[in-house]
Amino acid sequence: MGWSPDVTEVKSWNEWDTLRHVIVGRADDCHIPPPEPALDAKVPEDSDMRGQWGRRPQETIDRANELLDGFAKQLQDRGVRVDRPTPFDFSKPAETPDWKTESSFGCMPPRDVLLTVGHEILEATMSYRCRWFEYLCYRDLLQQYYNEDPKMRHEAAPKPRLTDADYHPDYLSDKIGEAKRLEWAAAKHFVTTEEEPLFDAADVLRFGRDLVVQHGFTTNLKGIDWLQRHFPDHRVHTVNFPGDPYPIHIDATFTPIRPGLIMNNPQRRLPQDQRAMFERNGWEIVDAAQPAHNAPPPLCYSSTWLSMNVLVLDPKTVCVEKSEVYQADQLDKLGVEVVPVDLRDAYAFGGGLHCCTADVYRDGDCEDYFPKM
Ligand code: DAV
Repeated sequence: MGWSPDVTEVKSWNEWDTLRHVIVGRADDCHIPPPEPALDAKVPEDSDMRGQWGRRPQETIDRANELLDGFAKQLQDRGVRVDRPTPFDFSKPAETPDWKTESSFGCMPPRDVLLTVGHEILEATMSYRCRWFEYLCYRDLLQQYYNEDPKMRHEAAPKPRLTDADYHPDYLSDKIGEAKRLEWAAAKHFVTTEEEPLFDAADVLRFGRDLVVQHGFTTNLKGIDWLQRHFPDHRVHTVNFPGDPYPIHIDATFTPIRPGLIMNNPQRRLPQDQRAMFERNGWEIVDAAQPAHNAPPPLCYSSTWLSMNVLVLDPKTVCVEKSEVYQADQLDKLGVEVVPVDLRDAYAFGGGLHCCTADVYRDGDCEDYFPKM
């Protein structure tokens, strides 16, 4: 049976099969959260965000929402079903018996929180205190899918304690310096400890029966082991990318476009020993094109490499941010139809085209793209 817009079904096994149903985030009420260990480690040392927090200016929220609504409409016009999250009051303090922080973050990047694997949508543990309750923004939708699709599995990973034991104290400084950060990243010394399983969904890429997971600031080895135990029929592969001084989320670093083709950030190359499984199975890893910008937009956590944070609509059609002309040109030369999407003024709210979406349904089944292990 093919997909029908009138029947809700959750299913997505990879990053490239034809997209039919997706969640697109919202910028409503988005906050710059107060300092906390894991977040501080990610905010670049020279960032304009250091030392300030609170609700983002309304005109920037309105502009980001205009772009996100436009992206949603563009997808709908192509026949994709689009759902949107329900924000809660992010200005309220987030508090558990272990800690309290003065605000939450927002719900622009559903990709960070929701991991769709086959018929399952899994809520990630997250690793920032300000994002502990973010899953609530998606509960209306997940409950609806659960009610409408008898095969849907709604799962949540164990909520982490996120006490100070989860964070390495030597990262609690804004004067570490890039050289030291790169040395630590290469040695896989990240801000999070191995106290308990931690992962963000955006550290995971889905390749059919293989999951590729980035070990970095937001995902630790216990989190990756948890994913392997949770998905026993999958092979889970741990990767890391030396060269990134602030390693969170794999989706501005390693971007599969179609079976056999991956773009890799040339400043964050996959180490040689980790390339073997791709090479043995005929996958080509190409350097991504340079970003079109020298700096991220104001008050943005992410690097300029959101240029490669693209959304694949099908193996021949990819959404690329409108101003990222070098990335568009590269994909065009690789034989892909590029759909330009205006989103740059929303980057500061949580990322690019891949970040601000989460798959609900793609065509295709669970295939083995790496038969030679
Ligand atoms: O390059 O700053 C951004 C990833 C967002 N999900 C970067 C990583």
